Amino acid sequence: MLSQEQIALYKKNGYIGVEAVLTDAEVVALRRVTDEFVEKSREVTEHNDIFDLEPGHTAENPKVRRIKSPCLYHSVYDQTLRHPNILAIVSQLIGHGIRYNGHKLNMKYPEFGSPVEWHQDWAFYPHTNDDLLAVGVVIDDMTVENGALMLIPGSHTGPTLDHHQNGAFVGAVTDPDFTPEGAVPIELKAGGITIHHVRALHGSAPNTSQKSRRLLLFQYCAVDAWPLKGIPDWETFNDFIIQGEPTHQPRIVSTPVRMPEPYSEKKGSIYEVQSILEKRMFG
Ligand SMILES: O=C(O)CCC(=O)C(=O)O
Repeated sequence: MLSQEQIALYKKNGYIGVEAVLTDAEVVALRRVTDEFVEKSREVTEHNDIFDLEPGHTAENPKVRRIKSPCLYHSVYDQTLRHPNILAIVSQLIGHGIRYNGHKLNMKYPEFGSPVEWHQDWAFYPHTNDDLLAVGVVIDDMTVENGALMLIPGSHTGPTLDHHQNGAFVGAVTDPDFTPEGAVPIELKAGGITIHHVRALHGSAPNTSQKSRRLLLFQYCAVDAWPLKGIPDWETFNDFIIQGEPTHQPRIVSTPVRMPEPYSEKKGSIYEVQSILEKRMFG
């Protein structure tokens, strides 16, 4: 559970790092399963439903940038999505009723792991209220050198910045006046978690170290936050509830919204969507 000070910090800054949420054994299991996925990726030559690949991926030298929707493919990931320690913490921040709307495992290999350009998750999936957050489960010790997640404190209470280029959504901040001033890395030991608010500006640099950086990300929403892009159907929507009851009364709160439409011709993972960005902050 978070202390009152930690909750206040999250509310003020829009993010927090929490140490030792998972046991060492749980981290070892996540590493083992992730290594098995990387082994399987040797059979793959192009992005598919499971793997997003780094440029230069080969069977001899597999380079996976992301495992997409990992909880669909292994119970160890799914159990982590529903981990009681994580849910207890998330409940303190967005209430008891929790739905998830996405999960992914981002990997940065030693020396080249791809950056993620500055963005706000809110630009991808605006909802009727902003009680949404992402939890990052730290699988390898996360440091500045291996591409720690970086946040801009307080940005979750500011505007939603433009993520469009030439009229199309490109999944990264394109506002010409934007500079990541005051950005702070979250450095954490494996087994800790990062938490960031859905409107917080964040990104991460390439991995310049000899150590890998793997971060398992879960997106959690208050049950009464409904996506502005609509729901698939009642049953499917509610299948994503982890705790609490479905509601047909979305809570509506005024927030700065920009819809991610029209989408650019580049679809797929955030790396693919951001690949056509003309001005990159991380090179
Ligand atoms: O892996 C990272 O450092 C950033 C992850 C992120 O923001 C995303 O995938 O949307």
